[in-house]
Amino acid sequence: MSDTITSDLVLFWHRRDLRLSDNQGLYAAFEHSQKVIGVFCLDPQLLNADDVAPARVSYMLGCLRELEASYQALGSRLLVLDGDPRSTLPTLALAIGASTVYWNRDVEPYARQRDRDVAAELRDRQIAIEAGWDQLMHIPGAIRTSTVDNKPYTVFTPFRKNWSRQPKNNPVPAPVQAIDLTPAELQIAEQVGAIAVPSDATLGIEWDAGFPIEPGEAAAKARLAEFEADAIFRYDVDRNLPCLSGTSGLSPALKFGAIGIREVWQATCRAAHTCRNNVAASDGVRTWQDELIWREFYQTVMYFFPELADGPYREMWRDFPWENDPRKFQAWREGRTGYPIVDAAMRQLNETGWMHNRCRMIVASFLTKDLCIDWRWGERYFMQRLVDGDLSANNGGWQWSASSGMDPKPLRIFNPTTQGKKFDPDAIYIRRWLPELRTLETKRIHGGGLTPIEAQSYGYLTPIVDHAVQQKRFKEIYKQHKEKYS
Ligand code: FAD
Ligand code: FO1
Repeated sequence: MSDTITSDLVLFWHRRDLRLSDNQGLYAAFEHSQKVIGVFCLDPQLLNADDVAPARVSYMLGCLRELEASYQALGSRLLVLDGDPRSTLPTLALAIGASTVYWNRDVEPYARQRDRDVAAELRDRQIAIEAGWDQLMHIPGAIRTSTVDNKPYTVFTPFRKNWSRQPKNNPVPAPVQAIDLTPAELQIAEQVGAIAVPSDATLGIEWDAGFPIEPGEAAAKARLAEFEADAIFRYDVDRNLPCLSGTSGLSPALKFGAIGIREVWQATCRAAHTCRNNVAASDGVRTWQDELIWREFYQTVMYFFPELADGPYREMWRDFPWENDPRKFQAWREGRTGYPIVDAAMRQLNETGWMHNRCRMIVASFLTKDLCIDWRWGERYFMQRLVDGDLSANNGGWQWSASSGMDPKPLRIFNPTTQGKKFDPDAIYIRRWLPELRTLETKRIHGGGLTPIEAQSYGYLTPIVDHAVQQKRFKEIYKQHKEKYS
């Protein structure tokens, strides 16, 4: 802590950094003053968006409840404002006499505009602003192509190489104590609308958590510790098998900042050190580190190319003749395509709010290439369901699968039957999510389609399309469309 700590009333505005430890902005706020009060704004533009998922809001509220208790344990508090932060936050800051509002910046286009608007309102009221970076190991702009042209990267591999060379920050500690509002200040805060964290029911959220991680900082840390001790060493193999819990399950915590990225990175470095003489285990750790770098890549490109949020990166995909059959889309959403691996994955998503990464790639390829449906329909549906739904990662994943993004491979088509056989060889995952197939032999499950009579007897379906036919068709449509651009 610095020697110049004041007793100014300082607000720390939480958004997707719902924790006390390894929080760079919060640490800076406590360097300024011991009287730091947390604020969260229930933002109607985010909560009423048509792509919001009950699972995600429920997870977020769970994190906020824990954060509220953590602030109280410090001797301070978390205030919740219900309404547009452009008006509610400056009103509160002025009313209670805050000198400064701190926050951590975000890469999303909506966040950037919101933050500019809030900053302007605060400046009008002579309130200082301190906004820095926290959610990435390396801030957007730190990783650039070369000193000569100094551009942001659009391809992962060179980004990764450069990113890996940069020195890394350590986590910053959590504050240990704080000074609360006076009773008079609290009364004013309540008069301008400050409330406690609402229950799920108050916000009209009904979600019976199907996702295995509890919300909050403590659960995220416990999950990281568990993963670091064991599964990380087998990750490069196990991550492809959806029937295992071979991945960290940390995506909602990383989306909402229930855990800090420096703390996560440090865990990977410890794990790398532990297994330094074991080649296979080192591959596991390195592969997991790569996934964290994908996260940084997608957020960094979202920052520099915000147009990614609006549609395809590659020009030829902007007027691609998608067929967009609503009945096929409905069958995909409900897990009723007749392709067991696709249907199992969609049912996992619908029931738990989470889907295994291998399956995300399979269902995305199936929607775009087999059903010829615009990837943005799938992107939106994922956001409406996913507990970890994140604009940058989701958009990156969908553009990668649709072949419309920055990925250099021109066309990527997965065969859903081959994928099922390869990554769920014993059909354990398929049977878990498609109970109607529990008694069907594995080789029949992977056989590429049941006859209508067999399907009916199992209460399952015949495939809604024939992959071989659709693949050929899609390639033809693609070829013809591409010619327009050559
Ligand atoms: P782990 O395998 O343990 O990985 C660790 C962390 O790295 C993840 O928690 C996540 O933060 C990050 N990560 C892993 N893979 C990726 C990736 N490909 N891109 C970016 N970050 C990654 N991830 C999201 O967090 N939110 C999304 O909305 C999202 N949508 C996706 C949509 C599609 C079509 C695809 C193909 C992938 C998507 N992903 C998304 C990436 C990936 O599927 C999830 O991050 C992962 O399945 C989460 O499980 P985990 O935490 O166990 O991951
Ligand atoms: N952040 C907020 O500050 N207030 C909210 O009400 C809020 C709701 C929300 C719902 C779903 C979701 O995925 C994220 C949500 N967030 C919310 C976090 C959001 O990701 C950040 O505020 C971003 O900075 C917005 O671009």
